[in-house]
Amino acid sequence: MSDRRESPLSEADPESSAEPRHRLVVGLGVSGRAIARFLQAKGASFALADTREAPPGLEAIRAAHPEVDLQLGHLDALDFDAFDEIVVSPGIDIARAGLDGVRSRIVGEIELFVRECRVPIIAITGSNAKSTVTTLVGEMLAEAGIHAAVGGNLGDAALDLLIDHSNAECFVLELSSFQLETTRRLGAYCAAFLNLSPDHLDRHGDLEGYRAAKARIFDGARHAVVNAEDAATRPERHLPDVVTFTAEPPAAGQWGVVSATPEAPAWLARGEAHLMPVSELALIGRHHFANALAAAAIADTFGVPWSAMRRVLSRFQGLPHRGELVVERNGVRWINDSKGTNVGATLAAIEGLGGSLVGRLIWLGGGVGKGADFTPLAEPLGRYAREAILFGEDAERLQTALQARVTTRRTTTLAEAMRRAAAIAEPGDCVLLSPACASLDQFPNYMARGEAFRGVLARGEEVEC
Ligand code: UMA
Ligand code: ADP
Repeated sequence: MSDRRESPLSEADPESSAEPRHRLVVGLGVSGRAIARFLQAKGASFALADTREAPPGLEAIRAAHPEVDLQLGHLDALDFDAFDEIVVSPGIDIARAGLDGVRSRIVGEIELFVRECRVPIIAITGSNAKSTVTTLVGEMLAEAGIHAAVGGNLGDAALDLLIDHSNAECFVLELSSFQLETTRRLGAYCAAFLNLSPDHLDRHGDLEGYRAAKARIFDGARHAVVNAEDAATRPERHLPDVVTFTAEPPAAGQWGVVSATPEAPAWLARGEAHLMPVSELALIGRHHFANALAAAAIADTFGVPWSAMRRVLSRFQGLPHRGELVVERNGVRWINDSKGTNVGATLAAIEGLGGSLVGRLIWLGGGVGKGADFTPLAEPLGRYAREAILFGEDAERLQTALQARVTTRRTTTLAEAMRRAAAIAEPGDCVLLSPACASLDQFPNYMARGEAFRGVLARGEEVEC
């Protein structure tokens, strides 16, 4: 671990060091506000724009940058020739926002972060489990006494972290495909690509475009951590060190899961070394075995001792809305996995919980399906579910995809779905909210949907008729 403090910038593209004279910052959300704050702190010259006429938080940004030009609405009104660099927020679809013509001058927040950062970056991407693994890695580093600042696509924006944690020894960043597509060369100390399943195809065109955006995480990386069971996560180009994890028995050097016989208790392992029985993990569900192993593989590249990792894995119960056990009532467990917003996530949650079920699963799903193919859910639901209760915009599409394999029931709202679940649940059953859909038809976001689920249970409304 002698090299861990080396700057990722040591291998940076020399062109990236030429400081632009005037920039345009597009997007005034969390990321755009962090970009503006950062540029202001550097004394850089910039203008602001947002494609919306009234973006949320407008007054606060005007107050923070009273002297800065601010353009709202269509970007065509801007003279792009006035800007050497255009810094876009991740939510902006470059083509749809009319920015195609200026692509060569576009960068994102993470590119600015990389140019400025002087300590190692641990970067984590994937379709699912990013936030869980990122948080685990941050906890593991902290447990080992390393001052790590954690954020990016979760929590604080990367540039806010850079300003607020100037004495950090390392940054642990969750990165989305949107953030990676506007990063020229990340140069991470350790880059992890956890898994790939369809999501955000409206932005990336197809699965290959989405994968390619995520694979940018490996550009200039020293260590890579990838999923041995998902070939799409492998770097295409040679990297000095590629470590793999699997939920199967591991090969030499690999992180995996072993058990002497199918009935014997399973252990997390590295190669031949048995590390910890999975029963000691505080996270619920087999899908978290891979998450625990991925986090351990990443923390190991940074020299974190296994003893520190084990303490974290024994106490970390997970983030809210991700497989969270809300209550066990009358022998029925109610699990909030509102963050299961795509088919891949929900498949993992169903498979992860299914194997440990005493009774049957009662699945609550629906919302905005983002055009996804729901048929992969039919087989595991057929195996584990008593009933699939479907609500929201895409309930009918879900029913069509599932009804040949599992009993389905449609309701209008989540609360109604929960009442139906309470009516049919038997002791030993597990009611799982993992909707495989975005929440935006009926809730402001997945957190509000999870809070609604918790609220109904807290008030005991699920049993009211
Ligand atoms: N928008 C416009 N016009 C603009 C700017 C934004 O219409 O000029 C819209 C976007 O289409 C989008 C919304 O406003 O619907 C928010 O976009 P944004 O880029 O302003 O978002 P931020 O508030 O800056 O938050 C972004 C990430 N959001 C997205 O990528 C959509 C946040 O991840 C991230 O935490 C934050 O930067 C700090 O890094 C959220 C997210 O949903 C959690 N990420 C997606 C995911 O995890 O699947 C990728
Ligand atoms: P992300 O930040 O990538 O959205 P989270 O850690 O917030 O990831 O988890 C989101 C959802 O992904 C969880 O609610 C769960 O449904 C699903 N999930 C958790 N672990 C895995 C895994 N190993 N593979 C696929 N899906 C998973």
